[in-house]
Amino acid sequence: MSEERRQRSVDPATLEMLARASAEGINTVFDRAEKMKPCPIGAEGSCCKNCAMGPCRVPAPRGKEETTEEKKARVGLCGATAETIAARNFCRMIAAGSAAHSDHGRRIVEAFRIMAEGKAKDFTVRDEQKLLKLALDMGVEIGSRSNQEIALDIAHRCEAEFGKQEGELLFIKNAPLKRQEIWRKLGVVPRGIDREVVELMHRTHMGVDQDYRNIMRQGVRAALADGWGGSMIATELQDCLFGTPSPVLSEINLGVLREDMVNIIIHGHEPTLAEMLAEVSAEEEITAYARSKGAKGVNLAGMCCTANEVLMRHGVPIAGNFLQQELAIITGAVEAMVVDVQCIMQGLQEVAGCFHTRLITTDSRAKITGAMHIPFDEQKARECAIAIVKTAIDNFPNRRGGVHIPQAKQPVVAGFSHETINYLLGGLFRASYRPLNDNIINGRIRGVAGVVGCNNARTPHDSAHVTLIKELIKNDVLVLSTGCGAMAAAKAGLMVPEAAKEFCGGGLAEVCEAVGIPPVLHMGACVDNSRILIAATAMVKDGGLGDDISELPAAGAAPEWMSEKAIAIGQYFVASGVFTVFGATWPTLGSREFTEYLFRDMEEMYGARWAFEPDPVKAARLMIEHIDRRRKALGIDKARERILYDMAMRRQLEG
Ligand code: NFS
Repeated sequence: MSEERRQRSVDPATLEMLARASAEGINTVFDRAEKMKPCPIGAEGSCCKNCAMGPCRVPAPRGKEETTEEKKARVGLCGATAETIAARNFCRMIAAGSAAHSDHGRRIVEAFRIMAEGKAKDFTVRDEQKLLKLALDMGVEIGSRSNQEIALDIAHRCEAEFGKQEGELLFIKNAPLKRQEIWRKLGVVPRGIDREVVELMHRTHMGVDQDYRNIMRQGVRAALADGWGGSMIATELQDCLFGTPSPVLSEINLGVLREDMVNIIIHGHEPTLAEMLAEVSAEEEITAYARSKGAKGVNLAGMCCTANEVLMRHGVPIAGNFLQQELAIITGAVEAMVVDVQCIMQGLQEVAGCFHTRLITTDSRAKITGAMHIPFDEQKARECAIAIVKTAIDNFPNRRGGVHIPQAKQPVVAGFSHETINYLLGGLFRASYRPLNDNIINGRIRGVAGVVGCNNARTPHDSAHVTLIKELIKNDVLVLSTGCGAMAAAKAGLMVPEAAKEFCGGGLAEVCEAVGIPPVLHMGACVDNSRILIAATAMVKDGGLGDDISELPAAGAAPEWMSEKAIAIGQYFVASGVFTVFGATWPTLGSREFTEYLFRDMEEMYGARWAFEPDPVKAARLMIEHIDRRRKALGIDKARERILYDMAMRRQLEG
């Protein structure tokens, strides 16, 4: 193996499947990443293709300081500066990312409304408590009304959030008061979700907004419309509809696939169909049908953020994260890969063609040439799920080319919604974040970090996630994780309570052991980063750690990011007061001025800023230094002396 090959991943199952791929001459994203280098001009945000006079390329000079004359000459045909071009490109990423999360949210609202109207007979309200809480938050009358009636009003209010033209998004009120005031003062409170995305697309059109600060103001507004709008709506309604997650034990990695069963991989983002598949695939009738085709039953496994959704709520095992999607098929054991929207590589169809695997698209918004399409309809959810499962079962006898499933898999404890953390820490009758805040104040826990986001084939798979997270927990930083980052952590054995003893600093280990939680808490899919916003707000509200998210000893990171959604998420974290470090690559380096605006000036406005650091150990240092600065500002930097637990404290923690 060449040096470069060994650097492809730190995950043994991935390496095993890559070896099979190369033995069989099958191309994957890993091969393509080696063959095709990224365009350096596009990568730094210096290519403007927003009109047909271009694309105009305005790359920054490499390896030397730019003179004033050179800087002046670095403009597009219309005169757009490198600053404007970088800001436009960056903001268009935010627009696309916010649109993706929000359109996911919209589809969930639709499903929720159809359920409330009694038209989706296969779905119901699973979390009544959350429904009632939402009703209170949104000013929906409860009285003696049925869940359906209440749900219908909530659905209509949520639907209105997308098309609202004026005022403020309802969930903005979930943020700390001080944060809301900062947003109001800066004029970035989102009015309606769709409006902010559309306005951002307009303002970045040729010849409109040409002041990067002003472009960015709308960028922030659209990002906030994602985090405190579309994504938060998605999470809240999914919890009502499918249940709020609570701790659940499962397994992760390609080793969860079964040679003797029909394997169905559910891949993508929206949990509605996956929920139905989880139900149907375990039914006796389906198992009998699978037996009639020579299999022992149906094994459902997840991939990407759909995987996180059904893991969190049902303990459905996870086959892998983003960069493992093609590799799952290369096991030769996957009868069907069922996809909906987002993070689905077109290369899947090519790989599926080398085996018997059926690639099945299910959403009218996302079709793939060559794939089979079985449209999912919420009103006929069960029927659709059965049709898909039967298609997979019928495909079982067609296996060819040999089955090779890696052994590697790890146990994972997931299901840490905000509500669950609240109960675990505070106990059912006095749910609160008090013990967390107290342990931060007394220094056992140094701070909290959100480590989230994608895999990126330009950087060794899972490596930066795992290294960064290990560095943080070793330094007593509790990690909250979602998305592909959470899966990387789980595969590395960091999401079980026993990991506390092995990988954490003494203080964090003590707290994790007392409460019985892993040091890295799985909070769900990427839309569930809204749970991290809510958790951060709960910490502020519980007191003792300042009046705003920006005062918390907390930081965020996406060390292997690649999607536009990640930029939207990062921007709403920063605008919410969280210092956020990205790895892999940074898309605005073509303009020093604009980059400094993000990396330095934002701090004055939002109390938080962006940073870029591809080395995960250095990134962890930046986060820890930030956490220590916040501790100092709060006057709790002296409190990090070690205290041993006595029984009374232990009982208090265990609630
Ligand atoms: Ni989110 Fe990245 Fe995709 Fe999920 Fe994974 S790649 S931005 S983590 S699956 S959305």
